[in-house]
Amino acid sequence: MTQTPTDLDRRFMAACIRLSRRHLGQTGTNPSVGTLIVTSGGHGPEIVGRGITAIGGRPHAETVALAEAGERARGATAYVSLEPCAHHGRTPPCAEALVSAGVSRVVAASSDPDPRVSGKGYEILRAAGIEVVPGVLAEDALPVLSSYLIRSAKKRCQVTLKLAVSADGMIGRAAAGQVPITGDVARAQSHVLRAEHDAILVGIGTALADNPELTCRLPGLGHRSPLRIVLDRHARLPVASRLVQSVGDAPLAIATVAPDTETAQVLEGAGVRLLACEEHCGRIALPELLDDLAAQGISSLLVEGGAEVARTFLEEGLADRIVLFESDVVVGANGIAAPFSRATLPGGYVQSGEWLFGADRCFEFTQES
Ligand code: AOF
Ligand code: ZN
Repeated sequence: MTQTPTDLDRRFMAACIRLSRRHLGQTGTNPSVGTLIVTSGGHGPEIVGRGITAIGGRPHAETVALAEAGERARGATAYVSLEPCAHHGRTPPCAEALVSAGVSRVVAASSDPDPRVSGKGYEILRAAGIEVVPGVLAEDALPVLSSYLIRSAKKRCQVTLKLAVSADGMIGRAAAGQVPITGDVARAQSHVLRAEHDAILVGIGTALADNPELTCRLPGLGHRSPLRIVLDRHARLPVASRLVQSVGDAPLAIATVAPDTETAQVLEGAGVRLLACEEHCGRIALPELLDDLAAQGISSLLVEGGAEVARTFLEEGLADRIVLFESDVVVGANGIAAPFSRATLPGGYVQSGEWLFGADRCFEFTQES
């Protein structure tokens, strides 16, 4: 019984991981997992079932894929981006479902740190005589699973810091509202980032200066706007702001130490959620906020500004990932200096990606674990 993946295994696993990405930011406390059921008929391999963890977190990917495959799952290979679960939730364990469906091989990318699963999923499969090939393209599955893995390990949500920096090292211009730094392609890409996160956060300074909406405005993906959060210690966000006015399109919360003030109550009346926070050295205590968000089912947080907020997350060692866009635009006079650049990133980050979006360059850095 071989446990070595074939080239074909790697190809289908790559497809399985790409599929799993589709529900990123939509599955709450559950990771977005992918499953492909593949038969090897006379005409070569055929995908007979595909599944992604459903929006909201259930049913699991395997359940969806096995339902599509039906009887054709018998003798097939199942590709899963995460070890199949071994616990009884609202549905029986996926490992048992794979056994009952009669698959003969399971090829998996990442193992599952959930103590109810960890290793037990593979055990159930092996005990039933199924060949298990774990760890296939595990590195490639990480970007999709990282928020789940970080939340499991650190009990807080994963933080991605996004920054767009001009050629002269600026992120905007004082008292000028939103200044375009990147072009259309990069901006669309940053909306993809929004769609893939559970929540997005800015400081009140940015909220007042830029009057942003922070929704995902890609055609057809408006429903994927994340929970919008403003760090607003004194509940100063105006009801007339775009953020509050668009509360019907996407949820909005303010993280505040003044939830009982009149202004906070007015915001709550307008449909804004109040997140009562602790204060630390005149600032909202971020580690506690991230813990609370994780406890509320938020696994991934995109921090979009401004400079001060980005600097604080970085200084407190709370940025797991940095996405840095660099443009050729020159901001010039009254520019607001970027809190960091590629050259001044603190130690502990390794470059994990590099892209060209239109004329803009994009670099991704991930904290070394
Ligand atoms: C799978 N396939 O698609 C996912 C899995 O609350 P429950 O019952 O949905 O269980 C949540 C756990 O299920 C989660 O912590 C992780 O261990 C696993 N997620 N497992 O077999 C899936 N999303
Ligand atoms: Zn499952």
